[in-house]
Amino acid sequence: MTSTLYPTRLPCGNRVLDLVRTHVMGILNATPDSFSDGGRYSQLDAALRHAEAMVLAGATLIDIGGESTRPGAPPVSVPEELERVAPLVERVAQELDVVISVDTSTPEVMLETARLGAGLINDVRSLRRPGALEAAAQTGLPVCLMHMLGEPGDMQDNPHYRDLVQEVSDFLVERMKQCAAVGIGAERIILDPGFGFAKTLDHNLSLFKRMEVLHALGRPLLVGVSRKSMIGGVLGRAVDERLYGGLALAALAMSKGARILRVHDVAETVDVVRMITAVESAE
Ligand code: 7PM
Repeated sequence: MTSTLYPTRLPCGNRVLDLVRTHVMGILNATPDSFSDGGRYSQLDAALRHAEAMVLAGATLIDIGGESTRPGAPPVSVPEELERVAPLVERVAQELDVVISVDTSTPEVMLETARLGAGLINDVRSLRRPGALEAAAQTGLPVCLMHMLGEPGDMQDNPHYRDLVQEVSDFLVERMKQCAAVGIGAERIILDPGFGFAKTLDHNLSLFKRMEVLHALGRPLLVGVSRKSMIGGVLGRAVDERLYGGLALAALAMSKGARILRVHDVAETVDVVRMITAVESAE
């Protein structure tokens, strides 16, 4: 088994993850589907059934987000984001045995969803919004810090790095310091290279190749590459044709320190994780 530099028990609210093994995080979208005519109640129901299917397929975390990080997506107000995410967090917490990760940069959403049963804060802005550090600290929950330059709206405008891996590493270390200053200790932190965020295809590939450097910072890594453009860029495949490329990256990420894989295709990724775990656990 691959050795780790840190204690692997991560308390996530009322549940504990053991990050000695790799976990699969299923992506649950809480942004309203403008093509659905059923209204919010039926969309909540559909989302719950999707969450349940992912848990049955072996997801041990579900990532719930109500703000689109797509470049050019309209900003979402705090009440709107809360209305999208809170009912779903509440129902998943009541009905499913799974750690709920909340994909948010909004302090009010962190506080309210923690109260409703969330177990992890996943902020693509690494707690850089005003009040986010303090709110996250107050929840007592672990936090995923992800590398991104700028904002989702402008991040892909000609991203440039002198030394990509060093700059990503420096960024994450600086965010960990800011966390420590408000009482979020290193033991509560998960690190994420931020694939697809302010990075060209070549950036994504180099960063992936050298991901071990980030694991050496001493915290578990979360990797999200599912269906992303780095797969499309290499294989020339549309979003719905990127499964096999994504599974290859999932296996490789695991060997480079990923302990949480954030994916759309849970069942397929769980097979990859179980197969690799069986080999690594053998005598
Ligand atoms: C448009 C652009 C739509 C980007 C969706 C996305 C990550 C994440 C996302 C990740 C963590 C996607 C992304 N990606 N959180 N949230 N790490 N921690 O393709 O890589 O899912 S949203």
